[in-house]
Amino acid sequence: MFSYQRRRMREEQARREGRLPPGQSLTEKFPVLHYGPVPHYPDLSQWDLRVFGLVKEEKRLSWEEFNRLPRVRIVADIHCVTRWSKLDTVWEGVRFRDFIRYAGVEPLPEARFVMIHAEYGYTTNLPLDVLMDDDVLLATHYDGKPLTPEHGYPLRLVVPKRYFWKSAKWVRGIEFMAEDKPGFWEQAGYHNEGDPWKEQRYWED
Ligand SMILES: Nc1nc2c(c(=O)[nH]1)N[C@H]1C(S)=C(S)[C@@H](COP(=O)(O)O)O[C@H]1N2
Ligand SMILES: [Mo]
Repeated sequence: MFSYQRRRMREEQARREGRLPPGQSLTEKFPVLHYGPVPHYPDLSQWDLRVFGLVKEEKRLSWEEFNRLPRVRIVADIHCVTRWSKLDTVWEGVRFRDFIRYAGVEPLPEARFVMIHAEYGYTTNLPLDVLMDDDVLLATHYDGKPLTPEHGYPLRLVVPKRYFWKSAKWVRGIEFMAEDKPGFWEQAGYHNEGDPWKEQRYWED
């Protein structure tokens, strides 16, 4: 069978099983999408992850400290607003909620929203309760291997229940906030919530 026929068959099956959100088609590739350049880290001694805003105590974790946190592996379907979906993607890293717990991050009671900060000023906003879900990961590995530079090495967010622009690559900061605030694509007209099952693509929808 040709690979395009196999893709079509899998797409039909995914649709029947209710795994393809409206307006999405299946890809077997792993497209690379982002705004701006790809950062490179010849060595991670300069890398840190900053936790700030409405927390009891601000923190900076080194790469070594981050890698001492408890790790999990998740299998998830991902959906990009540009209309591709990819099923059964395998990620490893630290659950966001385990990160909070084991890195000793104490959000203040009024902290209900989070801004994720990535390299070169990319940001994306999410409600704290969405990030505390089981399947939300600060991922270091894809498909058993460290992330490639284009896919977010050394650390990216993975939020499978939202369109993939919320899954920031090259994460460097986590800011806790009382009020919601639009991130990079959200300011540019993308939907604030971005639930693929509700087809929340753009605000004007
Ligand atoms: N730092 C950063 N993260 C980003 C982006 C970006 O421009 N910068 N683009 C987002 C978008 S729009 C998508 S669809 C996904 C793509 O992830 P991938 O390249 O691993 O498929 O990354 C998201 N994360
Ligand atoms: Mo995207």
